[in-house]
Amino acid sequence: MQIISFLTLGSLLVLGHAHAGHDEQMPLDYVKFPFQPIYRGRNGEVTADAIFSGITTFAKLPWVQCLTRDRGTPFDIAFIGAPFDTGTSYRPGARFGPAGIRAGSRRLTLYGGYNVPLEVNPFNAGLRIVDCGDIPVTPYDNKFAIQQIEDGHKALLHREAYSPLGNDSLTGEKLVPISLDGKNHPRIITLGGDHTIVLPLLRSIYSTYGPISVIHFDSHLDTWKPSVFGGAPSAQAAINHGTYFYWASQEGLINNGTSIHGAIRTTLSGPEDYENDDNAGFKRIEAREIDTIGTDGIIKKIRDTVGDGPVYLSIDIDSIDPAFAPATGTPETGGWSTRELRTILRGLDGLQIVSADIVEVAPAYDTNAELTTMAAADVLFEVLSVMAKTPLGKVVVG
Ligand SMILES: [Mn+2]
Repeated sequence: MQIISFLTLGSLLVLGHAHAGHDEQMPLDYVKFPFQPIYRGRNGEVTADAIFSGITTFAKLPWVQCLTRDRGTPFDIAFIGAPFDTGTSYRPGARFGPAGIRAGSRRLTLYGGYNVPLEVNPFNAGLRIVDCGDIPVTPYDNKFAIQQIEDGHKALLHREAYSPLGNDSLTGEKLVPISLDGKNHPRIITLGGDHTIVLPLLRSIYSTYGPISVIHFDSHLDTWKPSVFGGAPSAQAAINHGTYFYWASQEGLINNGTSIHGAIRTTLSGPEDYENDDNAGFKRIEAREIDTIGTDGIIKKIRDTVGDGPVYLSIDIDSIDPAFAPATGTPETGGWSTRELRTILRGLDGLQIVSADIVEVAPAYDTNAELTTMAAADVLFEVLSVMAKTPLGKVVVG
């Protein structure tokens, strides 16, 4: 009798399995909103061990397959990977950046995720924040890959955000979107990938916001002409992680004069590289200026340059000193500490950051202690907190 029951149950299971297609393996409501940090305190139902178990998304956020089966699921802020590293000049390996950064981010919500200096819990601020996985990127053809990244980013950015904009916290007036089409678009945080990915990302940003002010943290200019950086044996070779801002400027994607680099300390082909950088529309903050004007002075320079218009934020992990973030493509000594960069990022509180990225994390060169991927994740925690505090809207006067 027991055997028969067992067999019957077995046949039912086989039958059930035969009916289930690939799309039905996960229940349709597998994504729960609002997101709950792992540790909830008090009730003791959920313990902290989930932070190091299970499948890894950024900060253990819900995984939504935004580009495929879940394309109808709206969100406010999305993390997405762009695993591209065939534009690097020195150490390759940033294709593993998205996976590495996610691994480094696992503990972000262990205690709940409240940001003390910014007085916000971005995970619990009423916004729908998701991890969309990675954009499919071919490692065999840069031109095709760059188009894939642009298309993938646009596919997310062109949607409408999940949450309505609401009212201005100061005046109580209704906020109006700052986009060209007047719609309230979500914000995308891209996990690189080498820095080349910012050319297709800025093409996507341009399609939604027009020419944009850029805040760029990096030890390098990345505005180099192809003749200076890598040469140009082919049109494809001329677009790489040292020239993408040159091309972005040539294409009119950058709002000339309101963009700024921070943490610059690269050697140059000559002083004329700075002239070329001026022409590309950037002001510069040298890494060493932190010794004289401090983080407050650097924050002031950035805010004076970008004003209160829409701004795109691009963070090269090599802006941080290799003592704190060694796992990167082109490390430069004499950089900022992780603490200093995080302080500067918190100083961007209130700016209209429309989207952001972190690039050049190449986990193969990291320490066993995951210094670099942890630094990248913590840096993005500050970016996420700033975004959560400031809605992307303006008050229309009159
Ligand atoms: Mn760079």
